[in-house]
Amino acid sequence: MKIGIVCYPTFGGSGVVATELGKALAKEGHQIHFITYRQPTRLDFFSENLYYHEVDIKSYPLFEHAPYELALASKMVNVVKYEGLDLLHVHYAIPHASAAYMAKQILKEEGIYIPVVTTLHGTDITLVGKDPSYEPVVTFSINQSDGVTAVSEDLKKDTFEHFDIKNHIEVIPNFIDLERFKKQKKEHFKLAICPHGEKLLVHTSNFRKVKRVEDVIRVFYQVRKSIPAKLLLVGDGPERDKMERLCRDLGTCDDIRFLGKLEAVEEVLSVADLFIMPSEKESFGLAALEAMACEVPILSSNAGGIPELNIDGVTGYVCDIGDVTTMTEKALEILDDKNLQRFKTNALARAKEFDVAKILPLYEKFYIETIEKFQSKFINV
Ligand code: GMT
Repeated sequence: MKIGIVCYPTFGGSGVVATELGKALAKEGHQIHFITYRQPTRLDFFSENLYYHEVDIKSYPLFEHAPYELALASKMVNVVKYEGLDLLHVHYAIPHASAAYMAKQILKEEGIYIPVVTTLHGTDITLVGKDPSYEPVVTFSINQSDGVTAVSEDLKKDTFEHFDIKNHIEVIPNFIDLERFKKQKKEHFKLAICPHGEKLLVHTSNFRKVKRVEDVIRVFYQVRKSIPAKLLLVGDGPERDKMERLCRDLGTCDDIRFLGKLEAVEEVLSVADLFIMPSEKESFGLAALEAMACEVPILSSNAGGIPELNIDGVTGYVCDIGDVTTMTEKALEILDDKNLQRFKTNALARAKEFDVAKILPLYEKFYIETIEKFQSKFINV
């Protein structure tokens, strides 16, 4: 198949999933055309089946905000037309699904019919999408998509609850490349960070409010009162300054390191004993899956789709959002030497269920079904 993939090319989970999906499809022999405003972060190599089309966002003194959606729709029109695409797959509803709708209508005028698959990733529904300033367009463009997928049962439920959706939503979870995300031998690294055999706790996120990084630091602060431990914080974002201040106020600076945005996160995960994800909202929790693939147990909140991934008492523990006291107790239970190895083994076993080799065929099947349904609609009209 010739597939156009539209996504945010930044560090966000939706962009990572879209890019990894495109790479995996290309390996299977599909021709993949990425349409984004910048080269996606994980697309920095050559492959005969991968193409990249940059959206040119032209500005003009009259525009306070350059009309990205129009530039994107125009680029989609050209790529579909000149590359002869079979399907457009847009990741994150805003504004990709509505831009795809516009491109589809323009192409229809020229006698070109292109089906659109929209994948809902999370905040496009739970946070931004349901805001009244976007809701009508999000509802319309989901209903106008020829196929819709969501990354968890919980996100599907949320979408039906908050929007008037007439379409079927197929759940296709996030996936993991177990070749890249696996425990590597990095003992020297562990020794440098934890010279006295301290337990190593890790959190990675974009440091937005919904990630509740403050809970990570407060849990760590309590854990450290009972056992020697260190904390690595990977990523960056709006909450970082506040979190650095909190570390200073709690007097924990010596045991916490902010690593910033790190591409090779699997190296850090390889030496971690516990991954903390206390999010307020989380449709799936790709960062937790990456940790599990590196044999790291998860201490998480029960937000969104996380409990579909992190099995309470098996791969880690699932606690109420903001319940730092219970989180601390559970962290200590996981980190106890008589339990830790069991949790690590279970985390890896669970991660294997989300192997890209298992999830990729679900997307391929969904594409074929969507194209067939789309074609029969036109034949029957
Ligand atoms: O987590 C983020 O803030 C980034 C966000 C995105 O859209 O880029 O991630 C969302 O999509 C990921 C991939 O499907 C999911 O694994 C994350 O759980 C989801 N984040 C939220 O729902 C907050």
